[in-house]
Amino acid sequence: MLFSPRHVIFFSLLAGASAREITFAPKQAQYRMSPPSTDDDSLPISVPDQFFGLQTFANLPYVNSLGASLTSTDVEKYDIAVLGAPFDTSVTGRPGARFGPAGIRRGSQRIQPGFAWNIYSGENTFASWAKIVDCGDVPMTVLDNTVALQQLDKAHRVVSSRSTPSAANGYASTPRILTLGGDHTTTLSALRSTFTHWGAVSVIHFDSHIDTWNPAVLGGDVSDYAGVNHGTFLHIAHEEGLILNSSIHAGIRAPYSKPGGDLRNDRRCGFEIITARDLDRLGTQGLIDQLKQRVQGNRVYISVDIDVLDPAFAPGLPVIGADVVEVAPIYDNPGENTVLVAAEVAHSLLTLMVQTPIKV
Ligand SMILES: [Mn+2]
Repeated sequence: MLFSPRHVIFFSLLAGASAREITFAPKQAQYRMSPPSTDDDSLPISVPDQFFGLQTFANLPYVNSLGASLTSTDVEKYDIAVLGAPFDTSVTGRPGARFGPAGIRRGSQRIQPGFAWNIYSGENTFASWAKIVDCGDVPMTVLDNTVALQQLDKAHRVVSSRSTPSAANGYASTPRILTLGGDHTTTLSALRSTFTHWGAVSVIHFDSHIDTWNPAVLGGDVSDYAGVNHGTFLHIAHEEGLILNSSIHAGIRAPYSKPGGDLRNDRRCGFEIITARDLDRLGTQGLIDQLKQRVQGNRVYISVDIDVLDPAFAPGLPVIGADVVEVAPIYDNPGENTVLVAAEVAHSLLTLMVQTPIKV
């Protein structure tokens, strides 16, 4: 136990002894060097760090891609863009994920691009061949979901239309996008975008829910508009031909609504299921093996609903897009564990993208 000088005096008085006078070292002796003067150029006041500066994901540079026209050639080139999708008006449960992008960025502030060498791989995702930037958030109206999703479709079109600096090295000239959600409906726009550039993809979907519900079963009984939501977007993606029949869920544990029907429809949409209990049985390596076997070397889109844990594995997959969604900071704890985990998941997804460049 530690006692402050005041405690020492107090205890001394209790013991009846006279208080011992405490002397402090002269102030100048507390410095080994004289403090820098405030007009000294060497005194840093502009270095980005986790506690100051405007917040981008992992303190990456911001590129204003959304603010320039589709055909503009003035935008700084990038290989991978982080893009926020602040939208939560198509959830069936609790809203709040419109604050997800800001929350994940806040949780990512401890990640420093220059201090991110991985203990396991000896590599640094941010010091690789890939130029990774943060393109900020997409303006998505909170008053009309149809318009909001059109805005997100357009934003994907714009951000993915820029050219990459690494095209000169034989890598893809189309940038890849990591989306920070936003409720899970936002993944639909990302899949539409990847389809236009890469064709249909295998989806690796980490979630506790299957999210392939037929709109007729979930929301569609209210209106067509209501049928587009965070539980139906994978069904819609299948109907639009965006995904391959070699997709897979991992971590499923939530109930479904119709015996037989929902799961039959899920298979029809191209998915195999690894349940949460299967994960315990399979272990990390078993999971990697099963995912790789399922996607058969196809191009992959990885979607992580935050109710599933860190997917920091399965290197070697050609990941052409990814997201972390359903992060609602309002329900986080005071230590902000959820946004910290979400930021690490996003970091892992960027690493997977960097580890496997897409060759043309
Ligand atoms: Mn989901």
